[in-house]
Amino acid sequence: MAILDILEFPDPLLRTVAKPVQSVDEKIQQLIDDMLETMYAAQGIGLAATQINVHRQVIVIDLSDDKQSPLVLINPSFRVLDDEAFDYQEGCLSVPGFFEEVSRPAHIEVKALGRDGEPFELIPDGLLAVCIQHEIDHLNGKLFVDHLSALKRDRIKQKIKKDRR
Ligand code: GNR
Ligand code: NI
Repeated sequence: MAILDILEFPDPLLRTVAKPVQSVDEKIQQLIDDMLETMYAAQGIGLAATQINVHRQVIVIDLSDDKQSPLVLINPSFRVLDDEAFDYQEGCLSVPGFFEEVSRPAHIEVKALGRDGEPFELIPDGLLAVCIQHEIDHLNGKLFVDHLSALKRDRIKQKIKKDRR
């Protein structure tokens, strides 16, 4: 296994749109294992392959306290089930140190393939629904800061650039 580097905003590579996985083979399972190790090491609750500069539709999530309950989503899609919104203070390993409230659909139905390549469906709510939408955004080259005003987003960009100097 390996801990991989995580791209940080405003790296343009984070804007790459991920391609679907064609077959869930040993190479993809190795990628999943590396992503889980990277996510746990960074103390994140989710990670999209985009963040480690691999542009395939692979997501790992673990919301559990003991970090023993990984959820793997390959080629995920979702549909919104009703018009209720859920607001949550989001953070991102690719935007370290910044937390801002984002409003997203509260209830969604998710379809994906698991680590074994088998399709499954899930109707998450609360933080899991937030996290899945946050990670699918990454696969589409989107970040949570894109849900904020341009003013807030530019302030974050300037602070990050200043801190790196
Ligand atoms: O670790 C993470 N925490 C988090 C908190 C609120 C909403 C979304 C997240 S996901 C984030 C890890 C990450 O950047 N995944 O892409
Ligand atoms: Ni993120």
